[in-house]
Amino acid sequence: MIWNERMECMASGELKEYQSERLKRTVDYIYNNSPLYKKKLDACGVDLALIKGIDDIGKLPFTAKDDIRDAYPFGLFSQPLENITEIHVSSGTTGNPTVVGYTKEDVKLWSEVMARALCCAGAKPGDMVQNAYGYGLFTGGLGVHYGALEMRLTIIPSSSGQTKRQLKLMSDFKPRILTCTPSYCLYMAEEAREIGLDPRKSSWEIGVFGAEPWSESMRKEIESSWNLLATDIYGLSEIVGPGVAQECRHKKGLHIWWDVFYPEIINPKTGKHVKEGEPGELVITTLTKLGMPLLRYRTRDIVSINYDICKCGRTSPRISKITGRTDDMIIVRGINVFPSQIEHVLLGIEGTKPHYQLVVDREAGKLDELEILVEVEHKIFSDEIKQLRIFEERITREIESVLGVSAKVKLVEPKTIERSEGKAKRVVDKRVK
Ligand code: DLL
Repeated sequence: MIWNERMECMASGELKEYQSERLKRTVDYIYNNSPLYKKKLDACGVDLALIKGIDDIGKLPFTAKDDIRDAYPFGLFSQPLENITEIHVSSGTTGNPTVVGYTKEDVKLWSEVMARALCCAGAKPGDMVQNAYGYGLFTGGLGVHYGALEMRLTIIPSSSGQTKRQLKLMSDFKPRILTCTPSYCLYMAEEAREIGLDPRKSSWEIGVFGAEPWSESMRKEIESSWNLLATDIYGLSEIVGPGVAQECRHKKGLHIWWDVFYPEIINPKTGKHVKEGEPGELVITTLTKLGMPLLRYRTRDIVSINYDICKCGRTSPRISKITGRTDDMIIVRGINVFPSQIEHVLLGIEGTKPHYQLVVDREAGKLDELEILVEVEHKIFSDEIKQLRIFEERITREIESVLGVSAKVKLVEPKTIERSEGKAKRVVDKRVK
């Protein structure tokens, strides 16, 4: 089943007219409603009269994550605060997190694209969905919730965590769809086996997994553990959270809803478009958003794009699974973590040095483990063991409260962490890709 057959299967010629019309309207709207964007467009000297259609998109300037952070908290909103019905926040590199605001109409759009995504994964009206993405400032829980409401699915808003309870809900209520991060899904399989439940006999037939990178081998592991179809969902808070792109049952790339989120793939160094099929940074322009519309937003996610029509009948292009990022952000248990956040904490604690390393690992079927090696001054090591422990606990607490994810802090002596002449190696990611 296709949720919005008209838009999802539209011939590219007709769709181009929509995209062109919507782009012109968005540029005009942004120029007149966002003082910051007006300044930016004026400074770039863009003649808006030259934006006649979607093919002119390259004449517009890019928007970077820093543009949102610099406008903290609400400076990039194109609507007065009273028209913003929902605010979401994701972590930032240093002080300021990324704040996004959606109007009622934007939430309606989010519901529509999430309904398209759930349908694309194979959900049908009447299905029950266990939504184990976190509800809150993270967009995962609410995004799936809105889409499931739009589709009239029965929602179990179980949110993330409390694994034994998740398993009981699944066994007793028998939902057909599971939505959560892929790593949490694998973790649940292990917990299930531990309590004597055979995951292969679960009621889940379809999984909608995203918010973090996951490999084809992880897909195989999930599918064989739970005996379900594991599909990939992509999104980011700056655009709408989950629901920007979604795999269909053919699992040959994620359909991106380009009537509303126009994709371009660029070389991150030159800013120029790459050839079709070549990997590059995904750039998205929102074509209908009102609260915080974005022009040519640089997602920092590396993908390639395929414009061939899919066997499922949808004409929207497909992006590949995310193969990496252009920045140093890592995703631990679905939470975005920037090494510089740790640096910021360490610089504020006397006795530590800004030499640190994050080691991320994941044992088969378990959740990500984050260990942080922190160099401390000699004198700290000469203190009593008890003092050392107190110091370690303090750093752990401060880091956890900034990152929003638990981490094991290990204090090490000066010069333990390898020095580099170039870019410091802040992250050792041992997870199998
Ligand atoms: O992670 C939204 C989301 C929620 C997507 C639930 C899918 C499911 P943010 O917290 O703003 O939003 O993080 C966005 O997460 O730029 C990617 O780097 C990464 N990401 C999201 N989905 C995927 C995916 C949500 N399917 C950032 N594969 C993005 C790989 C993903 N990375």
